[in-house]
Amino acid sequence: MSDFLDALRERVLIFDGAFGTWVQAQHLGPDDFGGEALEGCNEHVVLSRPDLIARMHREYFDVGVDAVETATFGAFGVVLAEYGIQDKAYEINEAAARLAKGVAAEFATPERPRFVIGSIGPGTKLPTLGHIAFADLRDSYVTQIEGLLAGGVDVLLVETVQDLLQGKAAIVAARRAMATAGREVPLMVQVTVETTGRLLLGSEIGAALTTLEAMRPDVIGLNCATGPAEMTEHLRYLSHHARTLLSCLPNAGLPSVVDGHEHYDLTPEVLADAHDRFVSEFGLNIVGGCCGTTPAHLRAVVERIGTRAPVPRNIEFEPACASIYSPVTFHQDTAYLAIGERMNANSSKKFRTAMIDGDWDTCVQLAREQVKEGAHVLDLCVDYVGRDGRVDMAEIAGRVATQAGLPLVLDSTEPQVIEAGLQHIGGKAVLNSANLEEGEAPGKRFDRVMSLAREYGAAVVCMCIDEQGQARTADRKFEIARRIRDLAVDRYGIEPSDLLFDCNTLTLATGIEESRKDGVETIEGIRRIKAELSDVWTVLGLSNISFGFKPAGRHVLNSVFLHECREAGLDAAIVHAARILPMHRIDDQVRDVTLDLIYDRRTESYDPLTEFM
Ligand code: THG
Repeated sequence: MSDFLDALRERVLIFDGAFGTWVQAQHLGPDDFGGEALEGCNEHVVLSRPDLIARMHREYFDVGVDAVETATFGAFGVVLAEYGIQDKAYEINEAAARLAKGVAAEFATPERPRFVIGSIGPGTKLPTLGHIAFADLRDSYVTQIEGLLAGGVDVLLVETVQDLLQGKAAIVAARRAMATAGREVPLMVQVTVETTGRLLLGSEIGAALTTLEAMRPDVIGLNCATGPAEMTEHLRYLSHHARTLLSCLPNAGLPSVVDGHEHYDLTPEVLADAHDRFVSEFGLNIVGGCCGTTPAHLRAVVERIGTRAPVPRNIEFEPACASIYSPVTFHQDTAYLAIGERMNANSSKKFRTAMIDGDWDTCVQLAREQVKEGAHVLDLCVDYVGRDGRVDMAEIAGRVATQAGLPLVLDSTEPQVIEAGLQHIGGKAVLNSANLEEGEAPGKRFDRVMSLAREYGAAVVCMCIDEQGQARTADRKFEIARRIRDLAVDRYGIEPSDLLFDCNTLTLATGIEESRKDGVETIEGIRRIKAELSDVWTVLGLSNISFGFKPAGRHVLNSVFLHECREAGLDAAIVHAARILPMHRIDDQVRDVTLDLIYDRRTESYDPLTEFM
């Protein structure tokens, strides 16, 4: 276990204040930075003037803080490349961590350990806007974090997240680096909410929480951009909904420009007042400062907060996925979760044609139409024989994610196509789908999809399919669902509330004897899964039931079947939302025949299938 998490269970911890502001106040010359070419590269000061950085850490520990951050905010290849020293990333991080650990050791006592927090900033490139590929950004972070771990940091802190996709890249990197190092440390992530009330790229706090919590950090919090006052409502949200511990490192107020320099004028007293209130009202676990805060600010905070046990919170967890902008809860009060089906290269001619023509505007337009039609989430399937799905997915996922604004369901039979999508979307996605057709061995499809869900923090649609094929009876559907649930939870650490089980219905149009009961078995399968696995969701690719019928008949059958499935407890459906008719709009007699078809109520002189046609 970690001393840091043990300490957090007992009391509120206080972090240090700003690094950049402190360095700026030292009025350094070119030599301090290690030469003119490196002037302004704060991270390099760790190598050129380690004594200065040590003094800064000492000044913060002197006023009584529990933890200091390493001087590594921009110490990774993407940023260091601007100074031509990207090769020094590992060295700087290791040195910065070792340096801070040395100073911490001067202050630590058995009763009062002092911690070193590895700082990981956002850098200068936004993956959501295509400035950098997810994998390149991730790998750049891996090197930084390997250095931090080698230097002995106690905690990793991904801070000042402005683009959720960037935050995810850093967290994925942290997990990979910890696995390589064979050393696990607690992981914190902090987002930056601008005065607009959103992150730079437009994410609401709810989208940030849903997306980042799914990546299992130990602490979620806010830092930078504003002073404490502007953070209040976002902290209230986190306090009510986050299952993680909470942190808050505000700036010393909103900056103003004085003599060409950013100037912060929140006094130490006002910062201490704010933290006092946040700790008691919102149950924060970690407080500290960001830009403009000085040792004097932190002294005031230490004096005010003292040694306090964290205040317990009442948490209302809402299972959800998220677009980069907003969360969408899986539970819908008045409706089922409508997943738009129309961006499917197999099943929608319009989408397929646009995709093959590289007509991305039309793809985005199809997404937007579905938003208007009432979809809550959008399914995206680019699978099409003879094309590289990874390329199509990479082109379309990012565009739709930012321009349509709904969460995405990444629908593909190929795990690498799903991963290509994951590397382009900032929100929390749903993967479609996992099944046990190839069994549960490592490297097989089930393992690969579940591993992606865990690594990228996604929910998963699970098909009731195993080594023996598609489950056709309610019993088999239920047995497979239970097996998948247990594997997902026990082996992959996925939360049950991130699983959506698909009882995979097939068309009723063939009339062959063995498919006559498919509709009823699906309905019963849903009923059993909801009754016996109470913590998971159910979903259905609705339109499958009517493949082969004429369009008007399809709309009726889809609508009536959806109604019956919902009565049985169906939570979500992949649908063309505009084509779903309310039951009262369907003629009574037509509805009765449709129900007879679904429930296979035949007599010697009556076949609802013939009647329905
Ligand atoms: N379960 C899960 N995922 C799925 C399915 C499922 N993904 C794919 C599919 N089944 C669900 N998606 C669709 C999309 C479109 C249609 C049916 C299912 C469809 N389209 C019309 C047609 O083919 O006639 C429209 C054609 C057009 O617009 O050109 O029926 O079961 N987990």
